[in-house]
Amino acid sequence: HNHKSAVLWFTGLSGSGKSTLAHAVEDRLHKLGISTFVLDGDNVRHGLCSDLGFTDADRVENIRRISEVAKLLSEAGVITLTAFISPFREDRNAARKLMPHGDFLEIYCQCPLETCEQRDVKGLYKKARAGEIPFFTGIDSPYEEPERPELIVKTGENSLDECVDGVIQLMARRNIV
Ligand code: GGZ
Repeated sequence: HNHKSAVLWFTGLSGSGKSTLAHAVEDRLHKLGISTFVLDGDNVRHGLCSDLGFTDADRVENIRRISEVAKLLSEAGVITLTAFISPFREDRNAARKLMPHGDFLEIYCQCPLETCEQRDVKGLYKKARAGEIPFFTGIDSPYEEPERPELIVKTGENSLDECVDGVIQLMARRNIV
């Protein structure tokens, strides 16, 4: 199966479904015989970025390192999916500029803060509201919405399957799959 290299950059609030969606897209791509890698908090924040926390400066450095790794993986021919809040527009744009033109697809997992907070899968919003987690995105740390993402997926309204379809259709339009 022929495919171009690509970085699928998922961005959105904590609990907006970035990692779930990235892994579901990965499953679909595997069925097409495409090799992929998902970078997310589970495999990056415990290792490569274990020295970093959640101050603005640490998030900037987190995203910088992830961007460079995504570039290397995609140069190796692996479709790379990243699932980080990546709250700052400037950092996402810097990641975009690292990749060859057209290879970077910014996918905004748009989900209202209220929905993320109601779900509170890991109980982090409750802790943040109680003042136990400082600088929590959406509570006391900013999230800058993408201005021109390649795709917006409404993860609070649509099913996971519908969201995956949207991403695969985008990749098809771009002749990646
Ligand atoms: C936001 C935090 C924080 C703070 C811990 N703010 O739902 P999760 O748990 O799995 O996703 C969040 C994850 C965010 O890490 P990222 O590397 O994606 O952030 S960034 O792109 O901004 O560098 C959450 C958990 O880490 N978490 N503390 N203060 N999320």
